[in-house]
Amino acid sequence: MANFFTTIFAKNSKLSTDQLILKKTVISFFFFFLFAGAAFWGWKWLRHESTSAKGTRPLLRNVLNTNESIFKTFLSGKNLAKEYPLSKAVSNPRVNGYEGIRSPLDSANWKMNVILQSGDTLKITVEDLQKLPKTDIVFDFKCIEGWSQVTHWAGVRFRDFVKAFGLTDETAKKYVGLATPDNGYYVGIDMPCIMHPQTILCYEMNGKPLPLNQGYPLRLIIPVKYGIKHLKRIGTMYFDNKRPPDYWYERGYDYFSGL
Ligand SMILES: Nc1nc2c(c(=O)[nH]1)N[C@H]1C(S)=C(S)[C@@H](COP(=O)(O)O)O[C@H]1N2
Ligand SMILES: [Mo]
Repeated sequence: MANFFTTIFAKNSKLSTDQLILKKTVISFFFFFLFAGAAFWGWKWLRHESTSAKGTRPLLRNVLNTNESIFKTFLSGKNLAKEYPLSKAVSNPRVNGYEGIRSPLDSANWKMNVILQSGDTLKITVEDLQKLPKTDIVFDFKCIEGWSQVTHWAGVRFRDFVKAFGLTDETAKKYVGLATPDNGYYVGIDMPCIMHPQTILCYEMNGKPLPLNQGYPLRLIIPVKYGIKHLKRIGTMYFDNKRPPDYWYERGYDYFSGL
């Protein structure tokens, strides 16, 4: 045993090849178990940490919130998502996510309900929105699942919409909440991002009314964020200083989901 320890702590130059191999093996195992132990302990600690924060562990949530504050400092109206020529847009964009759009749509009576600070509700049709300037955008639509596609959408800029409807009290709030008519899918968006010049209330894809499974009659297109925030089939819109509930946030994803 004494021999063993003198071998481990001896200078390499004093050791024979066999002793050197023994020393290196012992050191490797020592660090292997040290790191494996640390990883295991860390994993246990994370698992047992309380789950009070919505959807994920507080430590992980803190990491997401830190990312968010960094992202926010980069975002401005001048920071535009890259746009592409029309010819680059795919003709048959992938359909992804059916939450809140499985229920039948009463398309004849559909209106977007905009809940005002006064408590009143504005009821807005697609025709109302079509009277406002139309904006086309071709951009790389990115889903958190790892796919992306260059797609072509059109509608009214959110900022043009709020101006036309005089929603100044509303846009003084910090967040906009959007939900499908059946409340099956809902998102919260921070005011700077929804007021970004590339964010549109979208009623067309590839120059035609939206297909039913892609949000007909109206969806959000917000190129500064991941796909999860591009809510299809808008039913209600409201404004709040608190974060509105968010479907994927509640399931552990990043609230901000910025790009
Ligand atoms: N109502 C509703 N909107 C939704 C979803 C959903 O499940 N329900 N999924 C989101 C996700 S995760 C993505 S990637 C995009 C996909 O849009 P697409 O189906 O037009 O490709 O829609 C978003 N909007
Ligand atoms: Mo997605």
